[in-house]
Amino acid sequence: MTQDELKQAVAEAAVEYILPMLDRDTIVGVGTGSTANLFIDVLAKHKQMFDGTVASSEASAERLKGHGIPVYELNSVPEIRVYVDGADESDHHLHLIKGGGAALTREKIVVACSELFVCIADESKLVNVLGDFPLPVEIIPMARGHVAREMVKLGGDPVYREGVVTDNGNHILDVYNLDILDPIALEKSIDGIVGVVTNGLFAKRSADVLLLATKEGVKTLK
Ligand code: ABF
Repeated sequence: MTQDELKQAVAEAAVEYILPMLDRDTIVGVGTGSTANLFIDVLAKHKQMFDGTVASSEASAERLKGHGIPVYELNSVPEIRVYVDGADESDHHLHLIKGGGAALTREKIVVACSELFVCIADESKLVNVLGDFPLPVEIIPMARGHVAREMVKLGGDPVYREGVVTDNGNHILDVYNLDILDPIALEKSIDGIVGVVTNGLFAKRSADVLLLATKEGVKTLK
C-alpha cells in the first residue's frame, strides 16, 4: 500500500472509531495536515450525526465549511467530545511531535479542551525515540534570535522556517538533532523559554489513542 492509501485507511478507521461517540449535540475537534484532510472528507459523509466542529487551522476550517460542516469558535462551545489529528512522529507512549503543518499552537489548544485525543497516522510516523523529525517551535518573531540561542544550549540546531507565518502571526523554528529521551521534561523546558509560544512536543498531554495504518491493517494503540 502507498502512504496515501495508508492515510486513507486510517482516516476511514477514525470516522468508524468516533461514530459511536457522536450525537446531535456533539462537537468534534479537527486537526490539520494531509491525513486530517482525508479524515474531514470521510467525516463529511456523516455530518448529520453531530452538531459541528472546532478546527485547529484556517485551512481545516475552510475544508470543513466546503463540506457544509458547521465550524464554531472554540470559546463558543461548551466542550469537545473528541479531537482527531495527525502527527509527524509518535513514540510507543503516544508522545508526539507535531507542527510540520505549522498549526501546532491551535492544535495544542484544541487538544487541551478535548475529552479524547485520537491521533491518526501511517506506520512511517511510529518511532522508538522522538527526534528524527525536527521539532517545530512557534515563536514571537522578535524573539527568534533569543529562542534560537536557547535551543542551541539545549543541544539543538534551530533552522528558521522561511516564508511561513502561522495563523497566529508568528514564526517557526525547526530544531534538529535534539536528544528527546524525556519528552515531558523537554516540553516543559522549552515552554519556559521567553518568546516561545508553543513547542511541537505533545507529551504532557499525549494522544489517548493512536490509530496506526499498517500494511496489515489499522492498529489501535493506547
Ligand atoms: C498536523 O498533522 C501537524 O501537527 C503535523 O505536522 C501533521 C502531519 O501531517 P500529515 O498528516 O500530512 O503527515 O497535525
